Amino acid sequence: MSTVTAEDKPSRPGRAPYLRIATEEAFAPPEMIDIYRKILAKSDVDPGFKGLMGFYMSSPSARARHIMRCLTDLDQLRLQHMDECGIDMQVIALTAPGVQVMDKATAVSFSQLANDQLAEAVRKHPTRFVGMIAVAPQDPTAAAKEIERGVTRLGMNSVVINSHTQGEYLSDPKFWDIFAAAESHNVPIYLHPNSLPANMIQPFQACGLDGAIYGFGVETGLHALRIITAGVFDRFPRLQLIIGHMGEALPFWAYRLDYMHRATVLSQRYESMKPIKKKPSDYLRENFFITNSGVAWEPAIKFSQSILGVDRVLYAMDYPYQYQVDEVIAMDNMAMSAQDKKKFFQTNAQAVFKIA
Ligand code: 1DF
Ligand code: MN
Repeated sequence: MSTVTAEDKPSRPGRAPYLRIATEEAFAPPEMIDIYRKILAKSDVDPGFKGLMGFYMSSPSARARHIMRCLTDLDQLRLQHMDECGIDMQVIALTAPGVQVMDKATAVSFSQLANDQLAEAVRKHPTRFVGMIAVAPQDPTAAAKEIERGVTRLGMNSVVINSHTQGEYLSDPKFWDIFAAAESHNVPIYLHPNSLPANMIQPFQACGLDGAIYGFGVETGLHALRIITAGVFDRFPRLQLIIGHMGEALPFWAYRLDYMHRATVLSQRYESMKPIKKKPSDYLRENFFITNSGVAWEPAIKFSQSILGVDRVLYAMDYPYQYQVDEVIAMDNMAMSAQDKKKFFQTNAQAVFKIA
């Protein structure tokens, strides 16, 4: 009689006929944690920021301590965890909310420091790490300049913005220099979640649904829709956005969005909802990539592929917030053609992030 031992269980995913490139992975320089500590000590601290980073930075729970330890490492610990999960490469972004909770001057200067640190780690581990450019939307002109510096000097080919900036949305034309820079440098913007803004959080936080469980998706999906309905893609037709968490559920909404957008525009119900050139779902198909961060779920991935096309759906883990080896194995085992699975795990990411 044979007994099953721990050694018999697959402890890590084996080699696959594709590279596993995870595309929504996070880091935090220790210097940023110091700045966060000062912001959290203020009496008027934003409730969403306090509920999110205030929690992770002070909770004695195993989850919070694991996350804080992993976030600040861009070297051996991260590589060890990648090896244990079979992740060949991480596309890494400054963790939410990044610099977007800071005052304008601090945000601008810290985004540069964070980008320099990340670029240094990528230089050290060029086959394992890829970096996204963090920017401060508080100063759109400086953000556009930092995109240029990131692309031309740091060799980074994507931008991260953590949804709203102190309650303001990129649908406001005052931010559009950022879109102009991303479009002209041909780099996508990853619209990552942030904690809910102060004027939205109460009914979510009251029942614990404000965070990654639900509030993040509601608010980031709203942000993406505001960008679409404001006509951003009519003004910047080559601009590409990336959204995580299975497109923050927008593919599932596409039919209703198209129907109700048309009905609302035709009835001239809102001054703020003007006609745009295409249906909302057309922009989803032509101007968005989505990742499955946080959603290791075959039916949702396949549905999204059927709406956006197999070239626009990418793999992501969301390290260290969702560090699960079983999910990598589940994704490996999806019933999907070898060609489409390679697109999902590897070649779409190589194309979108210009990974050689
Ligand atoms: C959480 C989730 C935090 C995600 C994140 O950044 C984050 C979380 C502060 O679980 O609190 O990026 N996420 O993308 O799902
Ligand atoms: Mn994330």
